[in-house]
Amino acid sequence: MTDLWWKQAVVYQIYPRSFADTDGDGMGDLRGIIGHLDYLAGLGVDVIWLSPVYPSPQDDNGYDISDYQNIEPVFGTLEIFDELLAGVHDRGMKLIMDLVVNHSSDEHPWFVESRSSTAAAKRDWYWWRPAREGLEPGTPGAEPTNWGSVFGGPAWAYDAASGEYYLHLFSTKQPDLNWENAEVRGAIYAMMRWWLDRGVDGFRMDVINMISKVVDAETGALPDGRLPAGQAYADGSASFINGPRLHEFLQEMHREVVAGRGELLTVGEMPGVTVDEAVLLTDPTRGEVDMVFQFDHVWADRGADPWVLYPLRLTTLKAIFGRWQAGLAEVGWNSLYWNNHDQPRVVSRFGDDGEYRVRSAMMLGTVLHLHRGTPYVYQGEEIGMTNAPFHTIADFRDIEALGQYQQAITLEGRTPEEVLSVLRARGRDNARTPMQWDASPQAGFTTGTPWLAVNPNHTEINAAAAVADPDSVYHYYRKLIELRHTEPVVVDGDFTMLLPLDERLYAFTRRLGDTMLLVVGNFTGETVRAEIDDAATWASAELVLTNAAAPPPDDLTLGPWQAVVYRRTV
Ligand code: TEU
Repeated sequence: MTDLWWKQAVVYQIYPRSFADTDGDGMGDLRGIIGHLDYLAGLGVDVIWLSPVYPSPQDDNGYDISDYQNIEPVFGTLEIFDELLAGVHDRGMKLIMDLVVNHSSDEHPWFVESRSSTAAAKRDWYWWRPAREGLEPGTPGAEPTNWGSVFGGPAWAYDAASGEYYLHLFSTKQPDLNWENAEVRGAIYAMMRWWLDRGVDGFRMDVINMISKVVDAETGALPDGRLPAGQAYADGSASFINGPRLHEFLQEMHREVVAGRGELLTVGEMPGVTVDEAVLLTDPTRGEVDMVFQFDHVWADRGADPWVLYPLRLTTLKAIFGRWQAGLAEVGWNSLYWNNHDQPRVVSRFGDDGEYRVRSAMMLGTVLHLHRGTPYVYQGEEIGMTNAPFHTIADFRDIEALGQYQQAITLEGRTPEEVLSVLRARGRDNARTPMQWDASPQAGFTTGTPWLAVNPNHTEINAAAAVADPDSVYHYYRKLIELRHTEPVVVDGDFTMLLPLDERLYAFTRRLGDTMLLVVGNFTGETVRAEIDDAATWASAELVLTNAAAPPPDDLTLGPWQAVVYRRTV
């Protein structure tokens, strides 16, 4: 059996703000999570990942942290956190924290001190730079580089009191920490050890491949980026994605924090990471991270123009997963996800959230979970939650949606309707509508007014109904998770993609020793026959799982959105 415990694990992500509210303020809280631990244990997941629960001004819903060693009062207290952790451990599960250390909040005492004067002891803990040479500080275009921030506007904020700018790759309230400074790194490692000493089981590391910036050793300058036509700001990512000291920093973190502590899990969120980088990052002998979140597959339906919806080509999606499966086959490990708090709901994005919602949600789950890697389930995915109906920009709460909308309309000449059509389909608030527990007016999420509107379809799509229905997405996910726990080929088997040029079917085999699995998913609403090479060898295979009436294994005619999994001995 497998050597590393997390290869057999399934992780469940909780976005605490939207999970369950017990005090009626419209925001989820830790007691709400405690109240649903039996539900999660029933699903069979091994690890819970908590999105940030630390004190925060909530500019980016907690990804702007003002105190790394405490709990946001809206969510609870450290005592309640300990109770939650004990409840998780009592049920045989583990809990990992979100680690957001590319940036802090501008209200963190570190930044408050850093901005207090150019001579402050912590001035160098953040990226302070003068205006572009020859330009008047604080005027448009005088920013130290031409980079745009992810949430719209420039990546630099002007601080009039000191006459300098600070770098913020995300919002102005999320100044980037300066990882070049060893004291910064030491403070972060000490904080991480404090959480591990408290009993947590690891970390999901936010945009951790952005911590090392390309900086001129002599002048300290950061380079300009490429300015795409029609866009207000440049893409600076070449200067901070997978930067020159990334591996060094992660190895140091591993040594100082993680090494020798037993069964932990570390996963680095890494937009723009390549397969080659991931091999190095997840090679256990190098001591960096256990796995990474890559973004290629969730960018598969993006194109050159950010405000155009490009349809998914299944061949593109398969080429991406195939590349990652092959690239990490010998060394390293994949993480597998469709959803998180930044992505639209997968059943709306790649499935059919109408007539075939249940079936397509099951098919998508099957295909993902039977890849080689550690699957992540995002709250509500296990009941097939869908995108939400957003009408106007006033319906959105996400700083990214609001900031990008503003920039596109005011600086880039876009029409509200073209921007809205993309935000409705892809906006992050789709994932953040409250968890749908039951059919009652606020879906059992809160007795108050939810911070973001509950999806009206909760009357039909909710956890109570799903748990009560043996044919629900919930019970199907439960079986998928159980299969990973009981069938070694799911964990350790090798992976071979079939039918790479087929735009309708996703097919692959897994093999470990003399056991083989065949997995086929129909990504369309039509009946499709799979022309598998040597189909006859599957004639007496055993059906492991399907979401519709099963065809004979050697004549695979799949119904709309059907998935089939067969097993045979070779
Ligand atoms: O997200 C990283 C990231 O790259 C996001 O910009 C994401 O790709 C984009 O928003 C998708 O539309 C992480 C967190 O997951 C996200 O919630 C935070 O806002 C961000 O970092 C800053 O901490």
